[in-house]
Amino acid sequence: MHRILVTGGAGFIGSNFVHHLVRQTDHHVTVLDKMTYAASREAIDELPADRVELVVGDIAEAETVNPLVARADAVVHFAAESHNDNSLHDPSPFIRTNLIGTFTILEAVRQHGTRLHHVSTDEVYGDLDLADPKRFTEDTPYNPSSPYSASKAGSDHLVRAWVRSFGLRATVSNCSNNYGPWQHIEKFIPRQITNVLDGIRPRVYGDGLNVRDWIHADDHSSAVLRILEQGEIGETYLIGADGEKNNLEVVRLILKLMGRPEDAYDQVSDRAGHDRRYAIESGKLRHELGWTPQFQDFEQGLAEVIEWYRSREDWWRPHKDATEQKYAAKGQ
Ligand code: NAD
Ligand code: TDX
Repeated sequence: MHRILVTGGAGFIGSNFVHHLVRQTDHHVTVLDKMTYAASREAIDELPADRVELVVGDIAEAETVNPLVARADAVVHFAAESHNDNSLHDPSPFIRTNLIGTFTILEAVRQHGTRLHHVSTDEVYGDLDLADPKRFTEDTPYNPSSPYSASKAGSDHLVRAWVRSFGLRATVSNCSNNYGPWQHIEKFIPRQITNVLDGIRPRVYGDGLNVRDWIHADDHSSAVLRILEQGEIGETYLIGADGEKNNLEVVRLILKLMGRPEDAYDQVSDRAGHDRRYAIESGKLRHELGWTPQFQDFEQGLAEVIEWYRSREDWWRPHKDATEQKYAAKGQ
């Protein structure tokens, strides 16, 4: 049995990964999470106490990180400030957590010789034109657009430099847009589902033709575990499930699945620097590590997520007014 330290394990994807580890392995999991506005204790608190332990703390504080890394066999690093819109309003926590935090993890892992997997995003590659047939690959040059994606790009560069300069045993993954239960209602899909539940018309930025490459969080988790177990040290793997859809298509599908007219949405002011299209070519992960996504039917996955938000109003309701007030202040 191994001890795995999962940073950000009370967030949307990190908590999904902790469940995946408990189901698929016999590892003991220590979650290190600062419990920011984006975290939920409920997402992991029903897991068995002899398998999962939560340590509330900051990845940017070496005195917190070092002893936890010292007793871990591997670190899987999800913790981040993760919302582009927030990074446009105030980039500072993104710099602290995503850059200083990752640096702090790297130094601890270097000191203890611990295996690390760093979780990142396809946004580090910038965006593609709608008319461009290309997709991102592991060789696409970095070209981030927002403070969030620039901070994630910087964190990836730090990991790569620590691998090359210090021989760190690390892998990196860059995944496309996730959907699933427990995603904060500031994000596109849960914001629109909870808007419809509240009788508010969904809000689409700009012309709504921006494309995101959707993957279910369960598939992201299975890919990360596969890379942790079988990935080649020093390598980067792109994770995606061929789920390209533009925002209007997604909003229309949400409205249809929720029994509303498909044009019952509003177009609002665009996000500054809004990336046009993301698209992942995940052939390396599929061919070299034999990974395949389980959620192939976006409509069915989305229908399940809508039902989840319908049944978990107790979880999202306390955050709804404050989240919508932040958007309203920007006319979005
Ligand atoms: P999230 O915002 O839901 O969760 C982030 C978690 O990190 C929260 O629990 C938060 O409390 C914790 N955290 C934040 N700052 C911390 C700090 N200083 N110390 C300790 N914990 C801290 O984010 P998410 O959507 O689950 O994303 C998780 C990771 O996956 C991030 O690294 C993100 O860049 C990456 N990613 C996300 C997506 C997506 O679509 N959401 C896609 C690709 C990659
Ligand atoms: O109300 C909205 N209306 C809207 O049109 C919101 C919140 C978003 N959008 C658009 C912006 C994007 O084109 O929907 C798309 C998705 O937006 P987000 O959910 O904010 O995701 P995105 O900015 O694409 O980033 C996400 O995927 C990559 C995650 O938040 C990141 O953490 C991850 O790295």
